[in-house]
Amino acid sequence: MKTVFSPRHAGHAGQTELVGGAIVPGFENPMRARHIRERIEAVALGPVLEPVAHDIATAKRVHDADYIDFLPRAWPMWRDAGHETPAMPFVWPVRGLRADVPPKTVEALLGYYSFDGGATFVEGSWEAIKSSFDTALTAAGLVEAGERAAFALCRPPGHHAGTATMGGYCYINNAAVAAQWFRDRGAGRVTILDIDYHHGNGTQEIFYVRADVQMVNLHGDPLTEYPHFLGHRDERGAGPGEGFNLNYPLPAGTGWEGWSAALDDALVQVAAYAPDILVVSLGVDTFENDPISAFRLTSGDYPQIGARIAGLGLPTLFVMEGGYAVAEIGVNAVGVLTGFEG
Ligand code: Q9C
Ligand code: ZN
Repeated sequence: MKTVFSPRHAGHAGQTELVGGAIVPGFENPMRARHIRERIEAVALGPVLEPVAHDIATAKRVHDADYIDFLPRAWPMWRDAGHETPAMPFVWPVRGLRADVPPKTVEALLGYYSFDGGATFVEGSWEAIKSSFDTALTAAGLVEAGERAAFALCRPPGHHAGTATMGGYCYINNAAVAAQWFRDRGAGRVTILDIDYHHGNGTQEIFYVRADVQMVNLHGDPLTEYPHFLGHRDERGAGPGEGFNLNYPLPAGTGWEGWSAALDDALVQVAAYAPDILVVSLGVDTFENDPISAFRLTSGDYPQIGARIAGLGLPTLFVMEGGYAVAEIGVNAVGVLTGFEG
């Protein structure tokens, strides 16, 4: 399997995040991609290609234009306002406040375009965000050109990014952009299967009223797990999209037995939809030792996940999302890919 990967992800480094009131080093850091890249080489998965630059207008097919235009401006505005820390949102237009009047300062704009404080900016962030977008589209192009599957080693991840909101380490929704790109290139139906530990709230929001993109999510139950405010079982799509959004919330502590049973059910639903293309939002924060998640999958489980997904027999684009057990992230993520190849 071919991988697309950009060294430009590495400038998105040194971010901080808020955990229980304390500022700590970001869990989403460059070591993640480095370990996956090394594992690809160690198992000789296949060639690793650099992405080709794509027009950012493609991102505006699934995101609001003003949101995408803000992303490259966030860091320069923050720096010019005199800050010396990473740019982090801290005030949001939630229930009872107005979200219809865009504010003018960078501090307010960061909140206007986010749902949490988990998407921060440093000097190299925009270049990394753009390279991650380019990576997804370049890998999509490989599948379009006839590859059975391709791996977009994206960093930063994307599935929490909604129409006009960043959050949860995500800025541009790489999987959603790729799915839309396949549709625009003539695919009739596309499925996004999201197996990251966290619900893909951004992807769900983007496609919620659409029948042409099926969204299937396996994740920690939002009653106790991040992102908390989307991902319940009763969210099944709306209008023409009704029935095309499927959520499998699972309790913290779920291991292979419970998780794989949900996957098998999800795969039956995907097969019934009969998409032309499958996009997998590949998070491996379902791993037992993940520092911010609570499922109990083991490294031996990941190749089986890949094998079961391969059983669909669909052209498949894997898009990297989360996974924070840095020492094992390569074994686990690449395990899915080698399992897929059989
Ligand atoms: N104790 C992705 O996996 N912090 N994003 C949650 C829970 C945010 C995860 C804190 C986690 C975001 C792409
Ligand atoms: Zn995650």
